[in-house]
Amino acid sequence: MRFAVLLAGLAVLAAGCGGGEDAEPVATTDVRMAKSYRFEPKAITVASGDTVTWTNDDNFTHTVQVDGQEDHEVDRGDSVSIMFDKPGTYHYVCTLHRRDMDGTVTVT
Ligand SMILES: [Cu+2]
Repeated sequence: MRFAVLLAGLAVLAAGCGGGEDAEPVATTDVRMAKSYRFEPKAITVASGDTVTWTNDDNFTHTVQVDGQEDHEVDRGDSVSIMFDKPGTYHYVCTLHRRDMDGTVTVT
């Protein structure tokens, strides 16, 4: 019994370490900057004309910078909204934590 629980725990860990590259995008316009140093969900899909809102639930200041666009600083508890009106896949990062925090918005 204890062995089965351990295996289940390992499976969850492995899924968590898989990175976002092959994660199925989630249809939502809300992204959380979750504890700690994460965009959640990391990959989303929205419709053209939708506004995506990033909300900082973490204990640190983060930013949202869509590639080629301006950087938006988001303090703890604050949020930033960006409208996407052209179909495509948009990569973005937190410029303070580029290594740990990035994601994509796919606009259909
Ligand atoms: Cu950050």
